[in-house]
Amino acid sequence: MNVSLGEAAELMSDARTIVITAHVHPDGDAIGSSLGLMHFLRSQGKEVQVLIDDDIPAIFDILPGYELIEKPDPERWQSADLLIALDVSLDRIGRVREMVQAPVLNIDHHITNDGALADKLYLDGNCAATAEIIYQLIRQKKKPFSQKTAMCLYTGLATDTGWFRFSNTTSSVMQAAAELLQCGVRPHVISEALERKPFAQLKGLAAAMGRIELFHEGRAAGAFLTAADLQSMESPDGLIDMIRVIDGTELAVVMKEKEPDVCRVSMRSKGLDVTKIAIRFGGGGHVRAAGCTISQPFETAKKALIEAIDAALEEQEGKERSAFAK
Ligand SMILES: [Mn+2]
Repeated sequence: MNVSLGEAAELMSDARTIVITAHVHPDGDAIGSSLGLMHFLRSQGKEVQVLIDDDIPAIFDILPGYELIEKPDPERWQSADLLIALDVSLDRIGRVREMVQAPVLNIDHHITNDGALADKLYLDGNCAATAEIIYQLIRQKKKPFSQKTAMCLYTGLATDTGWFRFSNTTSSVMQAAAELLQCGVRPHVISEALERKPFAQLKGLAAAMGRIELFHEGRAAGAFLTAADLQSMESPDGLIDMIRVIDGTELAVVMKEKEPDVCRVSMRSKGLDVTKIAIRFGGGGHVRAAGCTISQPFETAKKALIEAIDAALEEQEGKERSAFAK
């Protein structure tokens, strides 16, 4: 059932013990919005724990509360009054769902989240980040932002907008960021911390960049990495951002074979709706940034993915031609 932001805030007020969770493979928004909300709710006298069923990348150790995030524990949080799932649909929170038997309030900005499995859903696809929603929630309650909360929410805003460069960077985002700066956020401290890469990882990225290939006459580009590639490359994170800058490329894709018959796909576009491609494989996301997991052998998955991309680009070319003919 869909609820308003005010109703979401009320559900939080009514609860005493709250568990907050976010998606596996947590990013800056998942972690930033979770910790930001945790600090706020603790300041309101709530007992709050962030549980994420995955490792938290060490670059986020700059965020206040980083060390408090735990993996789900079957014993400890069974008696929570409310489970808040941020930046995620409930199929991507891992074991948290089974281990916390509380009613679920789902807060998200992914347009593909249909709220299935959640008791209550607040979704605002116009928000650049879930952190922006949490910002609005605290603001609506006319409460101040502590420096801790501000740092965490700023991180969510900054990372989901590509450091305020992507098309989702609205004036509201900038106003929210400006207010968080007034609460003590120092942007360079956060960006320098988050941009850190171990030397081996940078070398891995360089090797992965060597594998980028163009297809669909250069309108798409991608890197398709097998499990063996990935073993020699030390998690080449950030690869998709290198691909999306290629001149003439409309769509960037990275496919990684995580284990046999499990290929994880990320896509970025300069306008083409990549959720349509992701949804075909059971994934989701945003118009310009989406992902999915294809449970097929590497070569089969690669072929199916390229076919789907070709079809999407052809459909777009058809539309461009008919617009031109008019
Ligand atoms: Mn997000």
